Amino acid sequence: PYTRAELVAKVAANLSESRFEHCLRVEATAIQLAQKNGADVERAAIAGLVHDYAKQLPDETFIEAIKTQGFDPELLNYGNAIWHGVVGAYFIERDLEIHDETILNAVRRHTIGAPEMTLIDQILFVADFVEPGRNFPGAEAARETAMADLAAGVRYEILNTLTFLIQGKKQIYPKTIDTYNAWVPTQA
Ligand code: DGI
Ligand code: FE
Ligand code: FE
Ligand code: FE
Repeated sequence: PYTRAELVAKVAANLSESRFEHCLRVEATAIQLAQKNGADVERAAIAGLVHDYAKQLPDETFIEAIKTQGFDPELLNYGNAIWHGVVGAYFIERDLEIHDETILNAVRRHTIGAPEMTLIDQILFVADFVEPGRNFPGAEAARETAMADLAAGVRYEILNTLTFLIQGKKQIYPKTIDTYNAWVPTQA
């Protein structure tokens, strides 16, 4: 496998400086959350470092991959926001030679979540939302919630994200709604 330094170089080469720095902060936040929650720190760190690797690939590259690599054609109705995680994992496996399904699944789920999320899935989902560069309204409350209780952080995030998407009249990817239904009302 590539060393951390090699992964850093590959991620940096594919992203703007600010997006790359976000990835470093997500890596650091994922390490903290993994330590707090007894998760695999190495896997959490790698997932954090690479999670947005595909974020700045052109739409055409995603469309080609969706059409030729067996992805759900429904994905074609969405855009980069959904593709960079769900389809981005394909490019991470191909280019960064990461074959660990625990890491790849966390990347696939990092934007939309899932009804069932592993500890690493939850850590990446939450670390992406609360890394110290995030300053949206409610970021500090999200941080405090997530640091006290990881699952509460997941619930806080999915509720906030859906509220924000609906307020902005954005289309909701059906799996984002599945995540909401599974996490928000049933687990107090
Ligand atoms: O890649 P990042 O900006 O670090 O963060 P992210 O991958 O968590 O989210 C990217 C964006 O995706 C964020 O603005 C919220 C948006 N998003 C999440 N679920 C959906 C969605 N956008 C649409 N249109 N539909 C969704 O279901
Ligand atoms: Fe992302
Ligand atoms: Fe996120
Ligand atoms: Fe991110």
